[in-house]
Amino acid sequence: MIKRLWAKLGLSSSPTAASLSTDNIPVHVAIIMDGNGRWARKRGLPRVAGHHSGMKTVKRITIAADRLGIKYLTMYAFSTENWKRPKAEVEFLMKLPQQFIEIELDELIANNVQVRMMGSRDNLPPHTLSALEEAITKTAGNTGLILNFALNYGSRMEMVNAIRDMASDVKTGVLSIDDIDEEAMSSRLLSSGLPDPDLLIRTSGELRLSNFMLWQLAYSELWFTDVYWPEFSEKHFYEAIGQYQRRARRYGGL
Ligand code: V07
Repeated sequence: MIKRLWAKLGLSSSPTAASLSTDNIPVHVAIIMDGNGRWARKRGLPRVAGHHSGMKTVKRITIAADRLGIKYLTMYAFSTENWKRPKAEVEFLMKLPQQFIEIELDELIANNVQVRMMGSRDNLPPHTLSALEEAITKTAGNTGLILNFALNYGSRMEMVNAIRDMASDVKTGVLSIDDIDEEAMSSRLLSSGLPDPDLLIRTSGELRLSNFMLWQLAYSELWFTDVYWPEFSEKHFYEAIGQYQRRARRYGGL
């Protein structure tokens, strides 16, 4: 009961991990890491400085999530729409997996984190692909939190491809039309093997899904904050989890 006292008193302004309940921890949290460019502009820095700073937030929040006992963390790093950005910015973004390995990976390995990737490998430059493969293979044996990067990911295309795959299986006779169901669809998505997210977090004030996990987020709790991703801290993360727990408890009471 003491654990919930801060909530009853409305003291949601500075939650800590200790103030969260140990039950009802979300299994899978997905995050749209928005506001890196805006954060940089506010400080008179180039947009890419925001992306670089955002990478450090990825590491910090991953470790915070692991400490809370979250099992899966999906981070939206690069959408299929992001190719439309200026060439120099795209080139910088494509170097971030490499930089991430150099700067952040050792600490994640020390924390038993396993890196995965969800997205299309087509069109990725070779140096980006090899960095991704390195992060994935170096952590493949880790048994802790699964850090799933959505990279070159778009949800509508993911669903179109799943439907094509089912149509092709029907044509070749390995799938009957009657067997097309939610499970047949889910198993053909790039997230197959992961549970659906329990909670979606989006930073930087936009109230949209932006083609992110449209199928998988059907029943998820959504939490938005105005905070820019480079400034998103453990404190904000605990606030989101606390809010999720209070909502989950209300449903339990009905
Ligand atoms: C990217 C930093 C975070 C803020 C949002 C956009 C910019 C980490 C990675 C990454 C991806 C795969 C991997 C290791 C690291 C990354 C891109 C952008 C393209 F195996 N951060 N981050 N990749 N940003």
